[in-house]
Amino acid sequence: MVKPDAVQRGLIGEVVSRLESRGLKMVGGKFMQIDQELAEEHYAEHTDEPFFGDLVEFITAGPVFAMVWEGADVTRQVREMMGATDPAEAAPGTIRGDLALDLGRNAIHGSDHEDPESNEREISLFFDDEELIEYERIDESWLYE
Ligand code: DAT
Ligand code: MG
Repeated sequence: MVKPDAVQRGLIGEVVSRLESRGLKMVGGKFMQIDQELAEEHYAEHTDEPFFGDLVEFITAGPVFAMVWEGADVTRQVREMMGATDPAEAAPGTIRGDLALDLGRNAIHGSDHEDPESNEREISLFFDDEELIEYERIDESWLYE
């Protein structure tokens, strides 16, 4: 998900472009405003954290671009491309390492590959089944041996 800071900074295209160029396939995309209830559900695992209130306020502060991507080992690969949670620790070349500076304004959300259920759970929070499109990219035989 492109978070509100990155939407405001005109970085939707940059984020999409990085994932697209890697060879990952977008199968769902939605420009939307997250409300309080959805934000609290989305970040339910962080309910007890002291930063929970700020997190909910931030993710609801403006529109986001939610996406579903497919590809080999996609959840882990996207996490690697995102970089560390704190942009100050994120390696150059990663999305957070190149596009953000502050933990509370870290540009992008991604499901957690260490929590295999987070992927499906988050997809169903933001998308109905019919909003996910199955198709072939013409370059698939050149992306995968
Ligand atoms: P990630 O977004 O990399 O999956 P996370 O799930 O641990 O990271 O935390 C969700 C968001 O909460 C994260 O993008 C930024 C914020 N956050 C995490 N740890 C924080 C902390 N110690 N202080 C303030 N905000 C924090
Ligand atoms: Mg997380």
